[in-house]
Amino acid sequence: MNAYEVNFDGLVGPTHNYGGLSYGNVASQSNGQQVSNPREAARQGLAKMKALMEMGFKQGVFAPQERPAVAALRSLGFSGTDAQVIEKAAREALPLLMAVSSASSMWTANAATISPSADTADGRVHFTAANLNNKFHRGIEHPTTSRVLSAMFPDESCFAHHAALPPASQFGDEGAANHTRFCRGYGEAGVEFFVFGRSAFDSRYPAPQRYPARQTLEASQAVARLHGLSEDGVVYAQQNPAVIDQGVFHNDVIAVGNAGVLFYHQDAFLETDQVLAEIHSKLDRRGGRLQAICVPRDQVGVEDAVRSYLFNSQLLLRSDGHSLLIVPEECRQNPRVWGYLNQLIASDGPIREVKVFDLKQSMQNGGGPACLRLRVALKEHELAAVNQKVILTPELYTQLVTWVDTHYRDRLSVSDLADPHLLIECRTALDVLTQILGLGSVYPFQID
Ligand code: SUG
Repeated sequence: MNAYEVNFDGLVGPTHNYGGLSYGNVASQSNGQQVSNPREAARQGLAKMKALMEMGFKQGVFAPQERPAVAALRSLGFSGTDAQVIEKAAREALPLLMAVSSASSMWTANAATISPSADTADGRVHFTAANLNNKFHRGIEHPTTSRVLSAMFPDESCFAHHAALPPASQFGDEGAANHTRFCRGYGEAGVEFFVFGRSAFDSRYPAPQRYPARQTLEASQAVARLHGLSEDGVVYAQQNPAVIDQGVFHNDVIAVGNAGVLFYHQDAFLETDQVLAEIHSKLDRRGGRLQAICVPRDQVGVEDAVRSYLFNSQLLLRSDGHSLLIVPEECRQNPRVWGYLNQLIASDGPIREVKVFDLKQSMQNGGGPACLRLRVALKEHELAAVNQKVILTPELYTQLVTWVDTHYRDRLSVSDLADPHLLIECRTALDVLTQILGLGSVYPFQID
């Protein structure tokens, strides 16, 4: 039985900008107010998708959202025509306009948590949209995310969709960025590894002091319950609160895992030995073998990890059984990280190759290669049940590049967000994209 890991990358939306919106995300905070280039951002993302497709990996496309989200501004009391709503918000509440203009849905690792059918009680692939309720600009994503996911994975006999968890901080859920799956083969039962930043109801767990812990234990447990996962296929671990305070706002900024490999920083987790032993024994019972690669702090410090996004890499399983790491250009620029990577691939370990991509536009908002993709492990018949229009082909790639070049600006500053024409441009672009990707009525707007 064939099964695949398919990466669904977020197509960067037309309003990609630097709003400085994410407290605790060092790149977002330090690049706020810079001028962005949405066209280049989208092209950089598409270039990565194309490269993976050409390497023989299955690659999908995840559509962006309508921004600015005028409906969110209306829910906060702004009224009038769409143009008036935007103008008033720009005048009276610029931070709100900035928040509802973010193209943050591009980071699809935060769109949802996915459990493949081999792990779930009813034998379907389960999706829970992430509520992302730690940040207003991200908390408004999930209703559209749910509609887009249903349009991508429409067949109810194969796919089960769950709405986001209750919108309270106790159930803060950031999706697959804090979820890793180990397995022997993608079509076989695996071990799902949930990493949380704090417990909402149990004060015995430590918590960070400076920056927020976005994912709670209780949210992760709820997702595991909704998906019908069995206890022997789940491991929970607490992220080290000290690294959250150094800018590690998701687990995927300090660890990445896939199939039989876990690549992690020495300071990533609490109770690391215990956690690894549990993954080991549970995976062992499912016929797999864990190969854990620990990056020692004296070789790569947490600060280097955060700046270079070494762990926000994509760990891909090649057909020869070895792994490939997709890293951002910032890793090559950092001598300690680059030195470490060269040593890693020269060693006899499971990771044999590193490929570098320029994703600077996204990186400046704290989004690396791993943030930009949502992994879905699918069996052959499930892949056939996916809306085929969202699977990347050379033709779709060409069509999307043309679409980006037609509809995207090459410069966007905070003051440009006040321009009501930006909304019209975004709607026009999404209207065309709806046809290209066969998305039906996922966007509620009307083009006049
Ligand atoms: O939620 N940045 C995103 C980055 C998400 C990265 N995802 C993963 N690590 N999986 C965030 O902090 C910044 C937007 C701005 O400042 O304009 C932002 O939302």
